[in-house]
Amino acid sequence: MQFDLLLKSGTVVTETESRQADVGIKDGKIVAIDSTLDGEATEVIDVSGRLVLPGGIDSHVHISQPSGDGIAMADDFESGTRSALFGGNTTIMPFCLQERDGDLRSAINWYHGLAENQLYTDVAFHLIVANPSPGVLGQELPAAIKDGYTSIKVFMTYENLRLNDAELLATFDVAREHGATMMIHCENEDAIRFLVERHEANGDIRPRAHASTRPIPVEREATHRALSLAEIVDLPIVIVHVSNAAATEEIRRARARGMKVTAETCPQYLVLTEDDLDGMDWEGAKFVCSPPPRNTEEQAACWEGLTDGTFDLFSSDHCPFRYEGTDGKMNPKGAKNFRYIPNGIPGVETRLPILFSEGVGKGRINLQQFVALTATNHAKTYGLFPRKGTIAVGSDADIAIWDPDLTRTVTHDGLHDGADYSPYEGMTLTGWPTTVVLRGKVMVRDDVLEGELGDGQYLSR
Ligand code: DUC
Ligand code: ZN
Ligand code: ZN
Repeated sequence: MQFDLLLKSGTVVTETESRQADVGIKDGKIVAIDSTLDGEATEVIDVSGRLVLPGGIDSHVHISQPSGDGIAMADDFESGTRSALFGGNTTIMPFCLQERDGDLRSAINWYHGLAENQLYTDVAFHLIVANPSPGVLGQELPAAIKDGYTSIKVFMTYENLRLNDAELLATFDVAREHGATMMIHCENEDAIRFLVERHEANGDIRPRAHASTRPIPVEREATHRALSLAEIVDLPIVIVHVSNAAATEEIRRARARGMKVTAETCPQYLVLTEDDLDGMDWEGAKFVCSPPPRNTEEQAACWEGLTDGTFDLFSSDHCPFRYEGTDGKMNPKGAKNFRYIPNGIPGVETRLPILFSEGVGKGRINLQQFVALTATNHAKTYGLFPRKGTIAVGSDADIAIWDPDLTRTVTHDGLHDGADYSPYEGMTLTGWPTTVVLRGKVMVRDDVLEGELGDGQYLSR
């Protein structure tokens, strides 16, 4: 056979096996995998000594999301997908946000406009429903689900986003009826509000207070409530960005009752702690995200959840704001009071190297788990499998070539996002993707960008 691209002599890894094999690619698809492929090829890359992994799928990424009050996200689709690509990803899934006073369809159209010809990776969109009005639940949402926007996030926190229990139930019911996947941000807004007011009254307004006003019971209670409400309407759900043992335990218990629950955790809950929010000169703002990082015991619990299969998904929750400047973390109000620091941290480029180095490199998970947690399970959860998320004949040729022995120290200068810092600055990690192939096209070769803006595509589901 004539291949467009032949990857020779690598170790090909899927969620079920690792084996020495050649991978033949034609017309953007994987067309052959065998111990030796001898066909002609337009281009041959010798990948001996390298790992040939499915391109990462990061199913939890925020790009250009309206953030209110003069605040702007640090990444648009160009910088966000470029950063994702260098981090070994070939698909990301950002959120298309309905604003409280807006409708869903115009949010979808606006977001498509932002992404058009601005992609270095493929993307699919989740929706965020912020106002489940009768019109949204009765017409707009069913129509959007029918059009392939089949995953929807809802929030139990943030004044302008949160849904109350009645709204959660009504939205869950529509998701169940129309076969959509529901993702839930579990934190109790009323409890947070109570704690914020108490902290402010005590003059406790530094970034560290962000963590103290969102303690573990705030997340545990909301996780339990979300699971219970989903159980009442018989809806399988995804609990996103789980940060601690108690919330993880709620998920295990729900599964033991027979519920179908998918669970996600993120790098910040493995390698950051609330002490990071204590930095001098307000530097702690660089680590403000929700739920907040916890402590080393909770980190260990999240690792255990990854090891024992409680967590299906490992995502970045990339939600980048610049530290300096008036539209990011140090906006005029945020520089004086933690409650105005925008919530979220960058991480789409460091997600995979962190899990590889700290997880595979330190023997906590194996390569099969790594692939499942970072690619295959995302594709399966969100309706992209087997087109995406695996290395198999017939799948898109989305492949990251990894050097498992390459050691680098994270510096923001070496990353490709639009923020001005990395929360992981100074971490030394072993194992990095060096070449990334998107639908058969070499996009990054030996750390150099070869792909062009617009090579990425919107994935309808
Ligand atoms: N939730 C997220 O999922 N991302 C960033 C901020 C938030 O609260
Ligand atoms: Zn969230
Ligand atoms: Zn998020």
